[in-house]
Amino acid sequence: TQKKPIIISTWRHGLAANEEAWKQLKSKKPALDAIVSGVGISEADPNVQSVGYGGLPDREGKVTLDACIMDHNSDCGSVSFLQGIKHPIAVAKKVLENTPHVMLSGKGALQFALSEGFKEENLLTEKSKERWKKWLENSKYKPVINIENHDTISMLALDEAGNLSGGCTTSGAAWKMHGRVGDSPIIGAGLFLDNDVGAAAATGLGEAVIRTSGSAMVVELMRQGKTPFEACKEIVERIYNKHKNHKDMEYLQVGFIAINKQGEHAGYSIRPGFNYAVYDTIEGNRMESAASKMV
Ligand code: SD4
Repeated sequence: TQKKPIIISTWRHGLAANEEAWKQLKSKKPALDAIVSGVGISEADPNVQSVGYGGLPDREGKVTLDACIMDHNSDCGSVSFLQGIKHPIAVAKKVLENTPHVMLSGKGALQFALSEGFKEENLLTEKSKERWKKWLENSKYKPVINIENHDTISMLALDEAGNLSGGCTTSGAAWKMHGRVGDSPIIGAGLFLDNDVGAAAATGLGEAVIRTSGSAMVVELMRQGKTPFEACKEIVERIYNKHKNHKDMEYLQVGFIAINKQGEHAGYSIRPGFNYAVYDTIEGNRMESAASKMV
């Protein structure tokens, strides 16, 4: 059985993203190009209201984006609080390639994107604007669990050479404060990989993932011999226990996906409803449901 290549992505919109990334990997494109094109499908889709173009705005009605990317050499690039650029993941890759840094934020990230030839555009669609206006009527901040089943997209790939890479891109929590940055652009929180071990990525309430260095911890447990399933489960349980008496508990959802060097993969979340897309040579592209701590 041939386990490589294999691509896994969070949520149902991961299917279309996998499809594109798979094509790229199969035509011998570099893994990071596959990641950028793959998650770029979700970024450009106005019906995915949690990523890129058409993403739900912050409480001021501004769409602000977070993304990061990481390769098998542990090189990484990230942008946070970026506005007006449809493909933050592509900007994150340019940060990796063309700067001495790992993270660029806000105005500086935009300035860099423009210098790299990206075009500034309005990312707030009428549909998202309507939902924001509805929200303004009460202006209550309450994260929504499993937002319409399409959420942050995180993608992990094991290529034919056996190298790991990953990317993560999001418009973050809807109705967040202006300037809020989540876990998704933070290496170690929203995404982490070690090419000797495995890769992990998160979706859900970013604050909880940052508090616990989520993805880095999942990878560390795999280093200690845990399977992807055991590693995701243990960190989800840790997050759950840490938040038992926390004000966020009422609506807390966090999910992880993970893959190891053998191509074994898993997903695990606090609440039911989380799923992820898997593409491999044996079974093709399909959804897998994740187990959960709560029932
Ligand atoms: C964030 N983790 O900004 C992102 C949002 C998300 O599933 O993943 N939702 O907190």
